[in-house]
Amino acid sequence: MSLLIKGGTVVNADRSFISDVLCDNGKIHRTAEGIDAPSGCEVIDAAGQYVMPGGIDPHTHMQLPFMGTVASEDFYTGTAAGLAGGTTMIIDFVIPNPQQNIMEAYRQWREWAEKAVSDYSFHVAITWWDESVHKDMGTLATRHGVNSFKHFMAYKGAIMADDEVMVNSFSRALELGAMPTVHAENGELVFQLQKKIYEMGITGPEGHPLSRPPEVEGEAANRAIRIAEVLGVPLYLVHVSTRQALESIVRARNEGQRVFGEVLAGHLLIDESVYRDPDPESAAAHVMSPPFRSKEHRDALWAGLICGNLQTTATDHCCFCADQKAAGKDDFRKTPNGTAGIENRMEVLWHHAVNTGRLTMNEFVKVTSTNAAQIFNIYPRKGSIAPGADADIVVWDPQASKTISAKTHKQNVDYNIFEGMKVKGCASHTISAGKLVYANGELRAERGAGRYVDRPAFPPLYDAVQRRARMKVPQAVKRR
Ligand code: DUC
Ligand code: ZN
Ligand code: ZN
Repeated sequence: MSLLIKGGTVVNADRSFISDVLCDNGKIHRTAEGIDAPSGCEVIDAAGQYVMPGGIDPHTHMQLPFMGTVASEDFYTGTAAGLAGGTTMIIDFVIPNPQQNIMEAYRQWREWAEKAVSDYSFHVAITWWDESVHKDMGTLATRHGVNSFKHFMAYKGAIMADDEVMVNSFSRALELGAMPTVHAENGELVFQLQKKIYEMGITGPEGHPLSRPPEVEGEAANRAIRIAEVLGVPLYLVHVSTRQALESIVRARNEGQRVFGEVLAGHLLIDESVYRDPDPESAAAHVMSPPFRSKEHRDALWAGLICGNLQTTATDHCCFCADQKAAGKDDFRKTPNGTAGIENRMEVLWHHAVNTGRLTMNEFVKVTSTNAAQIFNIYPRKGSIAPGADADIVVWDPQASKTISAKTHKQNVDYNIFEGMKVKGCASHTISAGKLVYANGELRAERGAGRYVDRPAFPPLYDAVQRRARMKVPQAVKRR
């Protein structure tokens, strides 16, 4: 089955060029000007449009069981909504309960994801530690294509990883050539601040950001970075939301440490005042962790993205409807944390980054797909328009405009944090594994068409890193 995208401008991370793109059997077969359509080939007219790698959202939580409920968006609806916005791959999270066998949790998530319409992969969270976890990390990295392990430094009493778990897991990741990742918030501080604020009589959503001030993230980010430094392992920080966390990343990078940062579209664009909305339902709808922040932090995040200290953009897509959010009506600590965004990430970024001159189109491609593909070792299969790559493509109409609304979005949630935002530049067509799955507002997604994507570990890099770590530890000891 072949498909020809005709007359567009290909935009890759490194360059743009006028070219047709011929896809065959799920792969990009050829890029050149003036390709004739083979017989029976479907043709998309991309004149005046950009042809870019489909977006990779490296941070989603489809149908996550969390805080006493389950996220409303499942792997079918969530990946379909992604296609409508030009995102053709997600990296979701397996999150075992403490003491739950890691492989059992992994198999459970694999089963849930079978209904996905686009390709997917999994980071696996390390929520506890013993010899079986050490062994299962090895099995996942060597036999199941998992090259990243996540650590929640928050959510005390639930999925929080303490320093002991992190040090053990980071060390194991180093042995395996895998990337540790962290949700950086000091879980003890959050726990105690939540209690204090609730006891002061602040019970509504306005208590949520008060219990998670920027320093709480800054402390955890810096701790994780320094742990990674001592062990000599690279580190990826998910949803960096504060100036403080970014400053720790920048300092470490300037010192030569391999540290990567992800920023959410919501953290770039939404102001903390949403938690003081007089409509408590709307305020609760924005409850996610880390919370939305003030302009000072948004400005710092934009600067980080522009200068390359933050490499990826994501959504933390984790949807809860109003009836689920109502669990926290009288106690903000019980509000399920999470907001949506997979359908809107690319268009809000294009509008606020490319249309404003903050990023070039090529940089847009970098931060929406290529960098994630490279950091998580699936490049150039993903994140590139080139012969041999997967035919995951978005055709982008820079002239199309729309107003984002929960009334019209395809996400399975009754609220949109970007409600009312007007954007110029949207996906007109999305191609997944060589098939046209979204065209001008209409989804043609096929349940179960998505494939699990193996992400191999990085042995050569890690050999070098390990050598450096071995040299470094004795030096550090000698200094003392
Ligand atoms: N933050 C959220 O808001 N939801 C899911 C998990 C997380 O860390
Ligand atoms: Zn998180
Ligand atoms: Zn998350």
